[in-house]
Amino acid sequence: MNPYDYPLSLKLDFSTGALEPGVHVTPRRVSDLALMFHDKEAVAAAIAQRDPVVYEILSQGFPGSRTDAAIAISRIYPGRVGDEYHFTKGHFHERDDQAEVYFCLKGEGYLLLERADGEFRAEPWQPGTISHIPPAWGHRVVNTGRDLLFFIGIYHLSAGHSYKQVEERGFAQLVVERDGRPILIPNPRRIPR
Ligand code: M6P
Ligand code: ZN
Repeated sequence: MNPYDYPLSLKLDFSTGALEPGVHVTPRRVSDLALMFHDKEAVAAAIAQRDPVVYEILSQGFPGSRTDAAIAISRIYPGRVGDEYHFTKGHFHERDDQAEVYFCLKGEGYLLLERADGEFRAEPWQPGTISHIPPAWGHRVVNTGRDLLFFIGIYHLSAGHSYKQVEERGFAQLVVERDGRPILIPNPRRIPR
């Protein structure tokens, strides 16, 4: 008997993003994102100080015998490294036939999406925004607000995570603070193909 072939309900706390029971929590600190933030001096300073948690992933896989649907809540704390707002690492799926749905539950920011051929989108996000991430689009969420941002991702475990392209090239645009406001600028470290 596979317990995930039977119904299972979880409880989400809408103010904190906590999800129970049985979720696996993965914290991601500035040091885990050292390749992603563009200002390497700011990265080194943050790590030397206290290496803060940028976001946490609260995941629950449902490895059924005939399917493998999964959900994860990602909680991104407000803040910046240098002028760049906190974000998730961002990834492509290993399988290029696997889509995902992201649902913003709290906070404000952007969902950045990019395809291997360079097509780029920045979807503005607020609570209630539901975004479909088609297969083969890399995806990253940026928290530009003063409060916690959290969202639910619904996907299949078999999709897999590939971070290589994001580590090597980043996304086409960065979300940075200028005069107290978020703006998008071209990624200065983007290596031309
Ligand atoms: C979502 C899902 C997860 C992912 C998480 C954090 O909840 O897409 O699969 O792990 O966001 O994103 P990343 O893996 O890019 O750090
Ligand atoms: Zn994904």
